[in-house]
Amino acid sequence: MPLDRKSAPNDLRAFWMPFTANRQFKSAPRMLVAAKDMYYTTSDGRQILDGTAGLWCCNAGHCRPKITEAVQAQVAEMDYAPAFQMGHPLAFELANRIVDIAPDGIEHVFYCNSGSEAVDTALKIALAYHRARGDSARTRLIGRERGYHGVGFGGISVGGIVNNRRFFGSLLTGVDHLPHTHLPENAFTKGQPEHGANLADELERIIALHGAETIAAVIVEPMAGSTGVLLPPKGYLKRLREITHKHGILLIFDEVITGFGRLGSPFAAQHFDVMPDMITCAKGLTNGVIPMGAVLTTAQIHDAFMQGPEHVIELFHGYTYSGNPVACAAGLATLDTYAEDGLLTRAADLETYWQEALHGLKGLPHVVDIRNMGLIGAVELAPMECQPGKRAFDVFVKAFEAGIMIRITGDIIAMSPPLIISKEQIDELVGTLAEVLRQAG
Ligand code: PXG
Repeated sequence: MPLDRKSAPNDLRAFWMPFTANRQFKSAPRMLVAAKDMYYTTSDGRQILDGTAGLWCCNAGHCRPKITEAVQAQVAEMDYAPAFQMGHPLAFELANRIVDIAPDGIEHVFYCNSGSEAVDTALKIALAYHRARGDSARTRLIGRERGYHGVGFGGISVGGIVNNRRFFGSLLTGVDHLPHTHLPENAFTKGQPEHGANLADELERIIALHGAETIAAVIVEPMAGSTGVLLPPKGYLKRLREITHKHGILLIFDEVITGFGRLGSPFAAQHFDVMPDMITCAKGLTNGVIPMGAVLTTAQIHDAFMQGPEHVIELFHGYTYSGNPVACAAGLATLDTYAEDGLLTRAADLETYWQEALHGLKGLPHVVDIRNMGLIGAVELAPMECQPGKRAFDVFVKAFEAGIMIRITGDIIAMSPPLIISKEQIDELVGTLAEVLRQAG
């Protein structure tokens, strides 16, 4: 393998790394130089089992031939085409293919380049939708504590991860938050927790406080990923849907992580049988290969904009790279790969095996909770005294040295392997983590 350029010593100063402890990283870099299927290769030639599908995005595993070839062919045939007042066939084809696998009632696709952009796009569509219908007092947006909706100003305003908000000024006005659903009495639950559906009723309190006629939308992750895998209590999402319906409030599911098979259905909306008005997605849409995000909407939302003179732009929003042809080619080949390998439902087949493997970590040092659903799981550790996050960070570094890639948030270890993972690889991932936890203990 030609490792020359990749393994050469490099000056690490200029790159200000995102969401990274820059000084720690640069003192002991973890460099990835190649990837294939379930494994990364490091610059020192080690194989690392990918327990996180990159950053929850490479659902079909790495360097899948069909996707690689589609991207190579498209970039050589038409590298870029404007999407404003112009079109190219792949963008329309991909939108139709997404609608085909989306929940019934989803009929339109608005493209962007990331989950953060998808969230800000969905929030803007919600505001503009009410205004287009003459309901322009509906300007408030409701998020949830511990929610993660990317890093745009809209996303951090409705989001509820304190460190993502506190450094960035006054954010959007007119935002309120539901309480999170992470209850101690649900510790070590396998699958959906029993307790907490009543927390959806807090929405009634917020509505009573502000007046339903001022609220545009509620946005939640059907299963909160980044904040440490917080599962919706049984009945919670249905209740949110009932309350939002009753008050004419839009419900947005942020499916940037749950979209494209993570829970065993194409989208979490299908898994939980709750139909939102909009779905945001990204990541698995192109298997992480080319950046792309999208907002999926009902006809009711889309059609509300389709009025007035025909030559006038209906929605003053879009990005230079909305529907980029290379991203569309990646998206189509990704959907083909998912279909050929049955990946959009594979997490359901593996769920029990995954669950039992993960819950086998109960009793290891400092493990205070384990939770799982589909092919996602979290192991929560008790924080070290006066050093929150340190225990999990040490585990993360040691796990990488031991040959597995995991994610951490605070003292929670999160795992979301590619959906192609085998049972043997589940054993390898969880077994290595067990060893690291034992040693760290
Ligand atoms: N919404 C949700 C629900 C997400 O999980 C975003 C929006 C933002 O997507 P972009 O493409 O703008 O990053 C996300 C992203 C982690 C981790 O390990 C999670 C995300 C990104 C990076 C790391 O928890 N989620």
